[in-house]
Amino acid sequence: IPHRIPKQKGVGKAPVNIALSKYWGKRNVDLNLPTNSSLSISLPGLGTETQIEWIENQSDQIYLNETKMAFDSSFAQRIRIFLDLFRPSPKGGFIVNTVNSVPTAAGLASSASGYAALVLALNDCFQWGLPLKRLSLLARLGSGSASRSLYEGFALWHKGQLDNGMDSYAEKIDQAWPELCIGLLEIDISTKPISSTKGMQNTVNHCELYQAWPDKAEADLQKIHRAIQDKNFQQLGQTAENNALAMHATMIATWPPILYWQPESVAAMHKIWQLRNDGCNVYFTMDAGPNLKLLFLKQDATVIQTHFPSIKIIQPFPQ
Ligand code: 2P0
Repeated sequence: IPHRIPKQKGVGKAPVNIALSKYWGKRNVDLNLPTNSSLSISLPGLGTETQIEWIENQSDQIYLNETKMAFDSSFAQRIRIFLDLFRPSPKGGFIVNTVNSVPTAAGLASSASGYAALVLALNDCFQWGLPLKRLSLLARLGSGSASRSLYEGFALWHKGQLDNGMDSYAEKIDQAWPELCIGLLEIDISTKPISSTKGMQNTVNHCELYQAWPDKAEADLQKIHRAIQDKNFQQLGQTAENNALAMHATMIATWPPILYWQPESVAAMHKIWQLRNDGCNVYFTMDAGPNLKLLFLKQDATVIQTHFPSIKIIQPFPQ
């Protein structure tokens, strides 16, 4: 990182992303180095906007959605530890104003857009002028999935080989797919029982099935990457759904068990499988929460909306 005097204010804005091939498990907890690479799609219009300012002789102040967060709250603590990497002097603090257009900690990774927006704001504040790959690497240190939120469209986070993590960052996959739709099916937006950070660490340490996960995740990623290049929707949907269920299988097989699903999540899965049996090309993926994200093409949007009246449909690519 180049040494620069901070300017008055820095701003950054980043989208949330949904992994089609998931990140679950770290080989290095301090550096957020993953056991496997992952591939995501960003959702434009949903995400985080952050302003940051450095002020001498003052401690950090962190605002989330215009509410000041308590100094010892886990939210503020985590951000302060991250900001320790960038302090220009021991005296002084950052004023951070962060606004989410997604519910915090509800399975629509707000930590991903949050740390990506924070790094973009720091890049602006300190006038580093760093390329997105470098910023992706820095965002990864805040939250693994944040490495993928620097980009619109598809992104691939390379797990990397190095112990210092310098090759573990995301890159854009330069391929548009205007017909592709994501449907957000909200089951429950209350805070999840166990954070992803803890959940994945418990899985790595207390699940015998986990040893099969890294190879499967890499193979799924390759299949999904190819499906994107070939615009093969069935291959994309099938692989993404199977990848999500395999990830959840490792969680469920952990002791003590980790189950993010609610009865309504399972009911929605059955409904999707029924629709598929009836000839509708729809698949789902799920993250560390009870909500489902449906994958389908624009031509099926009306049918999906009819069967799931509350669904929010996003078109990730320009029309
Ligand atoms: C993903 N998730 O690939 C996976 C799928 C949740 C399930 O990345 O500890 O918040 O901050 O690196 O990035 C959520 O994990 O975890 C996540 P940390 P993060 O989207």
